[in-house]
Amino acid sequence: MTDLLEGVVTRVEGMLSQVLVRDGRTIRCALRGVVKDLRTRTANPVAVGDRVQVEAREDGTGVIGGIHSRRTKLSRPSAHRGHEQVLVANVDRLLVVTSHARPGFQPRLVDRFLIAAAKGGLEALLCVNKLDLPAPEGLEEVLEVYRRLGHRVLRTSAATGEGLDGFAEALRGVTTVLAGPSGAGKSSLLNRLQPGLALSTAEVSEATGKGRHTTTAVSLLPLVGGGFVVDSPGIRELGLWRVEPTEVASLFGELAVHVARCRFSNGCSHRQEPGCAVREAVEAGEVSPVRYASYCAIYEEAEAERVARVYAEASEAGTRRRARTGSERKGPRGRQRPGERRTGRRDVDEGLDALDGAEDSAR
Ligand SMILES: Nc1nc2c(ncn2[C@@H]2O[C@H](COP(=O)(O)OP(=O)(O)OP(=O)(O)O)[C@@H](O)[C@H]2O)c(=O)[nH]1
Ligand SMILES: [Mg+2]
Ligand SMILES: [Zn+2]
Repeated sequence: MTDLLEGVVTRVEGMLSQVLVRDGRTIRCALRGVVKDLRTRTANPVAVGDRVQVEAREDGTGVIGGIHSRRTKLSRPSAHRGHEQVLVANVDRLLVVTSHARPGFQPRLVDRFLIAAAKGGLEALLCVNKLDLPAPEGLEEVLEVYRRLGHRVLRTSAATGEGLDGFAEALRGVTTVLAGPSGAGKSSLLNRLQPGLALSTAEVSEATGKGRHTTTAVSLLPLVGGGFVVDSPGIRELGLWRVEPTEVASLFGELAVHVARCRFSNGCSHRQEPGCAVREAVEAGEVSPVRYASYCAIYEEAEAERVARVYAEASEAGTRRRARTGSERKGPRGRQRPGERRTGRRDVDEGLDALDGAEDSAR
């Protein structure tokens, strides 16, 4: 006999998930085949934060038989197959945790997180940790841009406890995911807030000033004062999932007024075009050069991703066509000249890997 229970996924390990159910038990669950099939186009059929239906077995294990639709999601492209990888589902807030130093503040990574949050329906806040260490030059200026765009900016030190009240208050009663570069102090902040969590932390590397990827899995943790928090492994580079090149400018809120004035309107990438109003605003010092550099990098990535996607779709269509006719066409492929390079599935995969910055949680 089995019971049907509602629960939330707190951790995913391969094809097994831990699910917290209403009565407070955590059940280790496998995934029913039909659920796997429903999500063949995603890298992970179940994500931390998913609301699921569990058939509990008498031996204490369970099977996930259904997944409720997601209210929000934080996604990126998977490392190898160009599928969507949902890092976490159904969280209200993303707290992008960075630090003054060791590792230093990384505005481009912050911008990528803000875009992923906007696309997935999460409210985004910033937390600059390691206040006890000297701040990098130009930090206040960039933080002011984020504040003007409506993002709350927390300043903390997990070492001294400074700013921890604001941190606690921002997390209370909601579900928040902490994400950012390795070593910024995500797990340390959570331990300071709730010592019972006892999350692993580790010194950043002496040689590189970078973190050691101490947290290796995404996990959803209940907070004593109400709400949930998600600790996540440090990310070196966040690839963006399905951001169109023409959409990028609208994701940089402070560019809107200049985009509206740009006489090239929709046809402009706002990068090289002479006479572009956005470029003029950058040259006049009205737009932060740091943010503009981010814009250009993300635009280029979105363009490369779009090209890779078009090739991948064409290559898939070709495979289907060949399967239908039942024969591998000789012809152009056979006649390929020396030194000539064709773009195929493999090139597309390699392109996506490069965008993804390899496997982030790998040591
Ligand atoms: N000086 C200083 N060090 C800190 C602060 N917060 C954390 N650290 C140190 O930074 C190192 C990395 O902290 P972690 O909490 O492991 O960082 P993380 O962001 O969880 O890293 P990953 O799990 O690898 O993503 C540890 O040695 C912490 O003691 C801080 O406010 N000031
Ligand atoms: Mg950690
Ligand atoms: Zn323009």
